Amino acid sequence: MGRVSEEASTIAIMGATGSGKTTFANLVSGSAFRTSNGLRSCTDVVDVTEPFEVDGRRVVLVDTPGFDDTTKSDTDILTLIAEFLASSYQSGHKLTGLIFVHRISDFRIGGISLKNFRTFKKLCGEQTLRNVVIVTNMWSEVDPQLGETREHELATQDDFFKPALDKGAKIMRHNGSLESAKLVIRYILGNNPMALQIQRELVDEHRDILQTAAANEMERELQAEKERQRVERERVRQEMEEAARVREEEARRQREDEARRRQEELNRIEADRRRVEENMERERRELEQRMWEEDQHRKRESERLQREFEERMAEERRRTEDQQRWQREEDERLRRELEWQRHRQHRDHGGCIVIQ
Ligand SMILES: Nc1nc2c(ncn2[C@@H]2O[C@H](COP(=O)(O)OP(=O)(O)O)[C@@H](O)[C@H]2O)c(=O)[nH]1
Ligand SMILES: [Mg+2]
Repeated sequence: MGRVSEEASTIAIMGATGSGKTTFANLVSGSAFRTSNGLRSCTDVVDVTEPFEVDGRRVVLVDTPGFDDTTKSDTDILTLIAEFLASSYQSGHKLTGLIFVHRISDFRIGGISLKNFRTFKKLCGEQTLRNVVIVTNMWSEVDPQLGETREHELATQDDFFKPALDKGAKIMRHNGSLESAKLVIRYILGNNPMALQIQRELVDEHRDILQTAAANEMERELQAEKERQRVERERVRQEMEEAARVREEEARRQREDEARRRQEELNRIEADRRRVEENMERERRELEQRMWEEDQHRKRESERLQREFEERMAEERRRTEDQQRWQREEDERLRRELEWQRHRQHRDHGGCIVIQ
């Protein structure tokens, strides 16, 4: 941590990690602090540039890490910045101004940058906001029309920079050139140096860092983030429960379908079995009926044959009896004829006839 020069105007640069704070400080001061690739933070200490001149005025810039540092907690970063600010204020130095850097190219207009800005605002305090310049950079990374729309939104919506602008903060574009960076510095050099709220809280009111408005804001953000995460977890849990319920419902429906299919199959098999049994029963009855009818037919036939036989026998008997009767009558007739012939012979010949 460097020391703030006695005679120089001091300007602090704040903003989200990767917003371009160090690049801005290097550009305008000729320093060579390490810049990041935008993903990992490089400034995890408060860096003070060597004094440099703008329009004959000596200036030092204070480069700070973002509150969203990738290697330190938000409270650690606040402590780092607060300690620097408290110690320079104790030595009698007030900041001439503060620069809050915001990338106009950010896909999401709010996000991390606004979270940083809310803490930044509490760190400054409302009265000091008039010494603040919000610098939008990375204009080359965005379509100019889209950039302007975003800038307008940022400047006019209560969720974004409007409340700070209403209290005297200024919004300026930085196109990456030294000239545009110097314009920002020049503008700030017109300010009256003022103590920040956090400096008054820590030094004048002897508050602990955790009791400062900035720390409270950070805590509020943390709780809000926790709440958002809790709500998100709850939403995910409910979605998972809902998905599980849908899966369970689907499985139950499949089980019911399967059970119904099996029951239908059983019913079909049972109906087939009944049909086969009925067919067999019918065939059995038909067979019995046919056998009975054939039996009856055989009986009738045999009775008929028996009758015919008996009739033929009776006929035969009758014929035999008729034959015998006729034979007897014939015999009788012959005997009588013979007797008659004998009698006639005897009468004619005087002989006697012996009838045997
Ligand atoms: N296109 C463009 N890139 C920039 C600008 N300022 C910074 N960068 C890039 O953004 C990245 C982060 O910059 P850095 O100064 O380390 O951000 P810091 O974390 O806020 O200090 C680096 O890759 C820089 O080269 C700018 O105005 N325009
Ligand atoms: Mg940096």
